[in-house]
Amino acid sequence: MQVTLPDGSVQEVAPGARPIDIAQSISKRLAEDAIVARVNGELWDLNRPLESDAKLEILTTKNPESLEVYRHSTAHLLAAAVLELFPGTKLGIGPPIESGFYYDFQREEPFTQEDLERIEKRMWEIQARDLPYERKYTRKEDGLKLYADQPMKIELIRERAGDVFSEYTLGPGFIDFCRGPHVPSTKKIKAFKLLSLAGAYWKGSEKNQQLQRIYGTAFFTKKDLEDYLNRLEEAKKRDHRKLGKELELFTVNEAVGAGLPLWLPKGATIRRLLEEYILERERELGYQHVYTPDLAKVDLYVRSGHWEHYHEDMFPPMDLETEKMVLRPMNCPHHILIYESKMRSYRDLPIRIAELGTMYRYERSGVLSGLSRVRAMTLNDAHIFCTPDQIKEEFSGVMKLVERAYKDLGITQYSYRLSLRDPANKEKYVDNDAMWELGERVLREAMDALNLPYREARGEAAFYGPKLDIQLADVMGHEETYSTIQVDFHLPKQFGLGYIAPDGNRHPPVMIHRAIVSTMERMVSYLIELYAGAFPLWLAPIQATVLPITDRHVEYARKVHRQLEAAGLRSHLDDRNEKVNLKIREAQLQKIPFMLVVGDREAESDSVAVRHRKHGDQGSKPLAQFVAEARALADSKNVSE
Ligand code: TSB
Ligand code: ZN
Repeated sequence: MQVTLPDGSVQEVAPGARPIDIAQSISKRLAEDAIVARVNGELWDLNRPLESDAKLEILTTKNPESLEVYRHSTAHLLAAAVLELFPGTKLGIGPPIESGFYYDFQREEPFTQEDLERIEKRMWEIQARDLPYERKYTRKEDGLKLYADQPMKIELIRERAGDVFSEYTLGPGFIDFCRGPHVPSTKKIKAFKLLSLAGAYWKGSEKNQQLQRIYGTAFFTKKDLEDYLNRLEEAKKRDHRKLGKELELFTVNEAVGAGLPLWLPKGATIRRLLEEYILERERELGYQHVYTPDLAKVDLYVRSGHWEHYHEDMFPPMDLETEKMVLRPMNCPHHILIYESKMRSYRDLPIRIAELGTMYRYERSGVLSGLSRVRAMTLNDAHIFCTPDQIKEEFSGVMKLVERAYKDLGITQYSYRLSLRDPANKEKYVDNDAMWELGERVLREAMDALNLPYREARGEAAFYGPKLDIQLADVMGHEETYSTIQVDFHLPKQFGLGYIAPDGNRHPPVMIHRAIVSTMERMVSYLIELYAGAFPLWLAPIQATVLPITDRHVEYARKVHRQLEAAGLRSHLDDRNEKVNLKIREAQLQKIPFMLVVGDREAESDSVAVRHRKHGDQGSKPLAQFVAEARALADSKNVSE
C-alpha cells in the first residue's frame, strides 16, 4: 500500500498500517504532537488502519481541526465518568462547541456543583488509565439491541445509522454511537475543566424532554486552559447581566416575561443618550425620521414575504373580529408604505426614512440573554430608497457613519462579514437567483471600493437579500452582529414601488436596509461589557455625585447639585446621613466619574473637592471651573475619561 504525504513524498506501507505508526516512522516528535489524521480529505483516527492507498496528513495541536476532535474526545470522557458514577443515566449527545464541549444527560435527580467536582475527578482517573478510543462497527439490528437501555441513542441510530455503523469504546464500560474521530487514547487529553450546568431540550426542541447539560472546556496544555479560565473570570466580572443588576441598569421580571427587559432609570439614561446621539448624526446626514406602529395586519407580511420566510421568528397573530394582526418583526414594510404614500421622482432620491423602530421576534427561550438577545427591541433602523447608480455612494455614507459612531462610542475591535444565502437551503430565501447574484456583486464592489477586508458567511443572509454585517466580539471572543447594511431588490418589487426617472418612465428604486448602532438593547449590552460599567463621562448615567461632609453642608451641596444640573451635567446629591467615606466607597462601586466632596472650606470659597473614580484625589477647584471643565470633557466625547 502507498501513502502520499503532504510534501509529495510517497511511502510504501504494510496493508492495514495506522497513521500513528507512519507518524512514528517520520519522527517521534510528530507522533507525540499528533491528534488526528486526514486521509483523502477525511478526518481519521490515528489508530484506525488505512484501507487503501491514500493521501495522508498528520494533524497536530497546531491544526485548527484538532481542537474539536480533542474536545469531542473529552466529552466522551465526561460521559464515561458520568456512567461510572451514576449508572442508569441516559445519554444524549456530546459535541465540541466554540468554547469547549458539552454532553446532555437524562437523569431523575439534578446534578449538583459537588457532582461536577466528583465527575471531573473521575474523568482524571479514567484519563490516567490510558484507555484507547477504539472504533468498532456494528450492524444496525445488533446496535438497536446493544443500546436497548439508551432511548436517545436508539432514536439517533434509527434516524442516522446505515446498515453498519461506527461506534467508539472507551475501556470495557463505555460505548457511544459516534462518527468520530477521536484522539487515540485518554492519555492525550492533558487539560480540561467542567464549567457549568444548564437545562437543554433533547434535539433543541421545547416539545421534547428536558435534559441536563454539562459544559466543560479542554485545551492542549494546562497553560492554555489557565489563560482561558482567567479570561472567563474577567468576562464574568464584565458580564452585562451581572453589572446590569449591580449598577441598576435594567431588570428582567418573570411577570412580564423572558426576553422583555425593563430599563431602570440609569440604564434608560444610557439608552436615551445613545438614541439622541444617533438621531442627531442622522439628521445631519439627511435622514427623515418617522413614527410607525409596532403592529400591522398579517396580510402586510404575507405581501412582504416575511410570512413565508420569517414566520417562525414572529409572535403568533392576534385574532380580532375581522382581521388578524401581528407584532412586527421588522420595520421595513411600514417604511415602504411611507415611501409609497406619495409620488416620487428621481429628483427626490435618495430618500432616507429612519426610525428607532420597536420590533418583536420570537427568539427561543434558550438563546435569550440579558439585553444582548431579547424578544422586544428597538432598532436604529433606516431604509434608503435610491437609484441603482446611487447604491455605492449611499453604502459608503453608511460605512462612514458606522465608523464615526464607533469612534464616539469607543468601539475599536470589529470585523466585516459578507452574509450570503445558503445554496443548500434555498427555500429559506426569496427565489430569484439573478437578484441574489446582483446583490452580492454590489456589496462586494462597494467593499472593494472602500478597500475594506471581509470574510464570507453562507447561510447568514436576510431572506430578502445579502448583508454586510459588522461583527463585534465580547471578551471571550464570542461574536454577534451589530451594524448591518443590506441591499434589497426584492421588497421594492414585491410592493410595486417606483419613481419617475428622467426618461419619464416609472422604475423600481433599490432599497438599502441599514442599522448603525444595532438595537438599543444589544448596543447597551456591549457598552456595559466594553467599559465594565465604568462608562466614559459622556455616557455615564450619573456624571457627578455631590457628597456633603455633614448635615451642615447639605444646603451648599444642594446648590452645587443644582448648578451642575443647570449646566446639563447629570448630577446626584447624596444627602443621606452617612459618613462621607462610606458614600465615596459606594460611589466608587457605582463607577461614578466624579465625586464632589463639600465641607466648610468648599462652602466658604464656592468650590468643590474633586475626586475621580480612576485618578483619585484632584484637590479643590472653584465650582465654576469644575463645571466648565466637566462640560467640555463630556462634550468632547473622550472615551478614556
Ligand atoms: C436593518 N430589516 C433590517 C433593518 O432594516 C433588519 O431588521 N435586519 S436584521 O434582522 O439583521 O436586524 C438588525 C439588527 O438587529 C441585527 O444586526 C442585530 O444587531 C439586531 N438584533 C437582531 N435580533 C436581535 C435580538 N433578538 N436582540 C437584540 N438585537 C437583535
Ligand atoms: Zn429593513
